[in-house]
Amino acid sequence: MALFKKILIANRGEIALRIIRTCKEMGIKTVAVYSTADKDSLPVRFADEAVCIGPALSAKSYLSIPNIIAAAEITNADAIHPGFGFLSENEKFSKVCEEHDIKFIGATPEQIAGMGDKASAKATMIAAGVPCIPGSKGLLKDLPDAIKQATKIKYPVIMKATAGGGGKGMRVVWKEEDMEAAWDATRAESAAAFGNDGLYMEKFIEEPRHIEIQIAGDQFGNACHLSERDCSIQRRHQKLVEETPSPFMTDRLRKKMGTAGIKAAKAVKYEGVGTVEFLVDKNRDFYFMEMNTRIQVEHTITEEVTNYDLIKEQIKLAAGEKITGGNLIPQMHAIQCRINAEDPDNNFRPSPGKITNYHAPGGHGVRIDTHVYAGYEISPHYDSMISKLIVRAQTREEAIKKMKRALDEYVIEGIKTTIPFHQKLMEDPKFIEGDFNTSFMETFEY
Ligand code: MV4
Repeated sequence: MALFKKILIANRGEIALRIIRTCKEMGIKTVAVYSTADKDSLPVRFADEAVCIGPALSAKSYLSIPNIIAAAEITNADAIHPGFGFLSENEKFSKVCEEHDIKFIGATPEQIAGMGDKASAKATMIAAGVPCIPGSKGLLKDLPDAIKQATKIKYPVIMKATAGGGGKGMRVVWKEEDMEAAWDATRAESAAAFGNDGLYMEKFIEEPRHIEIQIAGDQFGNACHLSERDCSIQRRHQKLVEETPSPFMTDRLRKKMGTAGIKAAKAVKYEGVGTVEFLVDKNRDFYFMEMNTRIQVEHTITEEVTNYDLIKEQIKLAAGEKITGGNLIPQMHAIQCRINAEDPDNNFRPSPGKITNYHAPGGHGVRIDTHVYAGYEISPHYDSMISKLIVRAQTREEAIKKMKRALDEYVIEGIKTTIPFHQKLMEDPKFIEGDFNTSFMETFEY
């Protein structure tokens, strides 16, 4: 198998550094691309080559397809790793890479389009036998159709934008009297946000858990799963803490969800690593929500409990390697806290600025993925996640204790961070019991 000679990393921050590290270990040359705001960043320093692709504004740098393709051409990169966010699930970018004979380490344009339209993604999964939330067949035609469908599904129902994602363009409807207003508002919102006012409807699942299955597929039609991640601790659709195994998981449920994840991967002939997101209700019934065709922020915890380097696996699968093992179950417990440059005392308001003092925790079972250091200036132009603190231990109880110890050691001065929030969370009786769902943050008193 011929691996790539040189990979361009079309991203920034900790994930760019994460990808460079694996490439180095694999003997693959790296090209960092950077905006002027990131000229002094660690990815630029540690990559073999670096190319400036524009100003701080993402739209003119990390989202500029022509600038990134030009950087790949002049450096002779044979593949592009998009990381997450930015162009990682951009149909056009995947297509342009194909046209330039550069391997896009991610999904094909067809797969991105197929998964990006939620109603058609759901139809694909129903046809493949993946459990989906009971709901309308395809898009709602008009208001009378919406009322008719809701009566059939039974209230409460949720209307979702077919072009939506990340919680935008969704509305719960509790009774028929509220349907007309909800229909108008959700359509208008979806048209404005996505340029597409197509809506579909589902039964509203109350207080679900968000549990996702890490999957991998190869070019020969094989697929496997690498167990689950529980991402139920979220705020406004931003994940704050992820862990594996899920405290809610049973061997039986993992088998069923793992099988469903593999079915989903095979249904779209998925190549590479991906994630199938499910909602799990209190009866442990689970339903397909969406499929992510990228490496995710929380891939680290799966690495910790399976001992696989998922970026390495992703690169090998993109280069045409076959899947051999698979269907791994966690051997340890891992937790990740996302450390954001945000002020938890002020509604998690972004807190950019200079890090004046920095000390990272260490010791047994502690991992930090970050690009920051003492003296680093956090730009207001980008995502507020500045570090991921990951621990692993034999049991969940020990992992929580280790996380508390590591949080106590973590010194980041000059800006506000979410460290105090995580310290509080690790002391919360409900969290410690594993008794939580996606509504947890609505009532958590920080
Ligand atoms: C739902 C739901 C309840 N019932 N669908 C939120 C993001 C988007 N991908 C789907 N979402 C939801 N869909 C039905 N039929 C509840 C949510 C939801 C949610 C899901 C996962 C994680 C956090 C969430 C927070 C609020 C709502």
